Amino acid sequence: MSDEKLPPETKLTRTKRAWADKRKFITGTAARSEENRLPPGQHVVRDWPVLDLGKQPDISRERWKLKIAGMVDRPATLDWAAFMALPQTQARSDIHCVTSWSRYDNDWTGVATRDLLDLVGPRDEAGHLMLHGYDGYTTNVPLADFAAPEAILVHSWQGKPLTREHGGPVRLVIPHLYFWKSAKWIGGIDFLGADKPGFWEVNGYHMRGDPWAEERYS
Ligand SMILES: Nc1nc2c(c(=O)[nH]1)N[C@H]1C(S)=C(S)[C@@H](COP(=O)(O)O)O[C@H]1N2
Ligand SMILES: [Mo]
Repeated sequence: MSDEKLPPETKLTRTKRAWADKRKFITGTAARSEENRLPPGQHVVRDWPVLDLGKQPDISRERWKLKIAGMVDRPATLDWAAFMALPQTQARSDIHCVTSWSRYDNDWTGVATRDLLDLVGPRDEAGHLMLHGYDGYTTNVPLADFAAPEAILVHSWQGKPLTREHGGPVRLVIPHLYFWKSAKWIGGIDFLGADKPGFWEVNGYHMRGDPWAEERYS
């Protein structure tokens, strides 16, 4: 028998439906969605700022090497030729810097971190990584974040070789974390049994750095 009735319209149901229509209490900045790709507290820039410790090492492709060490089954040192012989991946992602600028739609070419992980075989004890730049910079990341499908060791941006100021010949890009985790002029990756802080992390910055959770500071 279809004698069903909707609950009677009351002041409460009207008010709450109006709240839902207005999205009252929703800031619109906290959650990622198709309509919102800007993490809380960020603003969009068009140019790509340069941020580093004031030292931009001049590393030619001929001289560049990436040493992968620590808790892996097959430690490796890759030169340019060995790096370029790995599967090449293209990916588009946004940059979110903890100083509050974000830059959308960067087109990267390089080696997906997953392909690098297949090469070296992380051991079960390896839960974190320390990334080393040729400028002496370090930053730590959880292995799970480094292994994300969108994380990539890049040599090109918008189809052109990555410039020295932005970390060429090769830098890391982990787009779902604040950009300080994306080491420029990358020369070393150490797989660690226990997390430890890198350069900015010693200076009050977060051990993980998820921009959607506003993990800016420790
Ligand atoms: N080797 C190295 N990598 C680094 C840094 C650095 O000083 N040295 N700075 C980090 C910070 S704080 C940011 S915001 C980004 C800046 O990258 P960009 O200069 O290409 O914008 O690189 C990160 N990676
Ligand atoms: Mo930064």
